[in-house]
Amino acid sequence: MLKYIYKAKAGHTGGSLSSVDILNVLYNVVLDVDPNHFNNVDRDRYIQSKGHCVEALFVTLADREFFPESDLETLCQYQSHYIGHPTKKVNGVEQNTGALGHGLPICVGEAIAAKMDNKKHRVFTLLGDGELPEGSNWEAFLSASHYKLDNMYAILDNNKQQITGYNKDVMNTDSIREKLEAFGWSVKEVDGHNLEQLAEALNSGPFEVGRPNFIIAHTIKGKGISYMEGVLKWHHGVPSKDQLDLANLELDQLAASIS
Ligand SMILES: Cc1ncc(C[n+]2csc(CCOP(=O)(O)OP(=O)(O)O)c2C)c(N)n1
Ligand SMILES: [Mg+2]
Repeated sequence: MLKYIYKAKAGHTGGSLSSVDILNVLYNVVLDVDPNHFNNVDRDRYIQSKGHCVEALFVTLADREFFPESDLETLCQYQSHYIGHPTKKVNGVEQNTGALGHGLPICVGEAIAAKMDNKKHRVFTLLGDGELPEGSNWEAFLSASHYKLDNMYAILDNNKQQITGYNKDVMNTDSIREKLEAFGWSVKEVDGHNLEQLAEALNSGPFEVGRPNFIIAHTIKGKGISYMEGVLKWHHGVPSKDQLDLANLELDQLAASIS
């Protein structure tokens, strides 16, 4: 992922690194989606509400062979479909997103439609914690519980930061569990970098019959790269060549330690 951000000279690096483990689990052990028949009406739906972190989505889709990974060499180039936010022109992308606060409301519509059609597929979205202040989310939280959408899963990438600073300073999102429970959702909390915990939570729904499912994934922005972890400027920082080399070295060392 970092090599494509380096080449494109653009990208949302920190939030892509905080969410790529979640995407890895979703696309490898949770979602029922077929790269060769993506339009199957019975597919699970995944809509990335925090669309700015499209780099994590693109590398995950490439890994599942929705398209050749070499396509990502064109990231953010003129006339490439691989632009800085999700677009349906890319195989595997369910909805255009990027204006924060839209993914969850779309999921409510998808989940209602599935219920009305007696379909068994599930609907997933990934929210950023800095996205929560968008008012449209709170209409959607109310609607999802009103319509008893237990076929719907919202995952919160709870990395404590957004574009201009810490959430506690920009717009406090504390007590999110209590807020969501008061809105009628069933809530679980996991370590967002623990693949087993993520898989267990995402595959164990509905948590309560008749209630929409909310997973708070506690994450670290810039996860995995020592000089990026928790450092605000990496929200959309692009590594220099030396920084890219150091990041690759750290990732190689990490891979060696777990293989
Ligand atoms: C409606 C809207 N307002 C502002 C932005 C600009 N913007 C892009 S990312 C971002 C911060 C999002 O923070 P968070 O959801 O926590 O993302 P993460 O930390 O996971 O990168 C903002 C304000 C936007 N994309 N959409
Ligand atoms: Mg955040």
